[in-house]
Amino acid sequence: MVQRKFRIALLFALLALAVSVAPVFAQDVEPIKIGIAVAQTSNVALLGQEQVIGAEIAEIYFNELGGINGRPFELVFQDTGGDEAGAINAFQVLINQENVVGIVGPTLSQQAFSADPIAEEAKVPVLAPSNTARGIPQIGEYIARVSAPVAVVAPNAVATALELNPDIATVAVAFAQNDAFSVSETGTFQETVTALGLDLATVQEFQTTDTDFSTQVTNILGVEPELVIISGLAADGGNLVRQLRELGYEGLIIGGNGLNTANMFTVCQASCDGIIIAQAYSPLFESEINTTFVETYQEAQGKLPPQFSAQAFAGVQVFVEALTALDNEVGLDSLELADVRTQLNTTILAGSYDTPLGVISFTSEGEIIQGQFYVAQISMNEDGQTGTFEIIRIFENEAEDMEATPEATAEATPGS
Ligand code: 1QQ
Repeated sequence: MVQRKFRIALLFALLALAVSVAPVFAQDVEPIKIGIAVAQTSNVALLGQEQVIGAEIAEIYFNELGGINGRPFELVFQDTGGDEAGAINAFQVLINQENVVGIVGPTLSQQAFSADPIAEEAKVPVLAPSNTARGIPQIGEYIARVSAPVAVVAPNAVATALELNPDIATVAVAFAQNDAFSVSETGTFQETVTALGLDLATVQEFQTTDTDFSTQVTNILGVEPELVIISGLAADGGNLVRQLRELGYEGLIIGGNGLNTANMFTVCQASCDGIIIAQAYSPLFESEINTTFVETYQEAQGKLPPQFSAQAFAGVQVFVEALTALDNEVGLDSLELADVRTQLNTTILAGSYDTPLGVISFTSEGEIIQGQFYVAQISMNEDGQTGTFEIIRIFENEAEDMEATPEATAEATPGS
């Protein structure tokens, strides 16, 4: 909490420089509350911390621009921890005690399958900032996501690996079998590998709580693969990568979305070098809002923003812009909280939003429609502790309905 307040103070200082005319909100106006339910503790905080930063930047930025037609909004942060119980509790507090109009969260699909039904039941709109498993928008009418599904994003990593090494023939896959996202993602990876006519020589299972991967690594090395594909979270995934390299694996490695964070660098260290990761965000994407986001993030954090920060920013932005549209249409002051929540949900799904991820909108089911995807490769510095995600490929997505046509990525056209 202390750290968060410190970061807020820092960001305020930076944004005061960036935005010359800050609005003065009337003293007696109650801010509109938006809930942020992400992992601030546990191993999952390796991913959740990046979401907190992205949301905080959005809070300051959009309030500086005048909030919701001159009324400020406030983000109410509720730590979910890394499990289902924590996410359920955070959702309950935000919905019943904090009276938020909607929630950005939780961090994991594994948590969303338990917590989202609570919001659905209470008719509170949820924007999933990082829930990429199959079936998330289908949890209910009030559940939409700003995080593109792995079914669409992940195959791009395999296509890129084959470009880097056209001789790949034998593939080993490993996944965390106690995590819904990892199960969903490995399904996509395995289908992609098989559809490409490659030999899926072994499928290894592990738990997100595992730290010793010697059995899996021995089995992987036994099939002599040219490509290993890992679907897990940051700590376990990072350890598996390191142990693979330590025991002599020299081929390409694809990490899934759970390894999509620089917070993994201290786990796999120099062994992180070269990992291929499909992404739904690029700091290089050219638009006014992304340039502002990148510059603000860079000033505060000293590096380029990662996908999880950009998606959390986009989640807050969608709420703010939809609330503004609803206010223009009917006037928020004239509505009870329950009506704000239900009408906000309809407004969210009807809109289109120019975010750092690009212009996004939603299907009637709440699935994100997004135009561009990327593949990055990790480049570690000499110190073995710091590094960067270098964007090496861009994919244009031409699918209208991403959940209905996951095969669209197989047809995606190379952009660079
Ligand atoms: C999910 C994910 C996670 C890896 C995001 C943090 O994509 O749980 O769906």
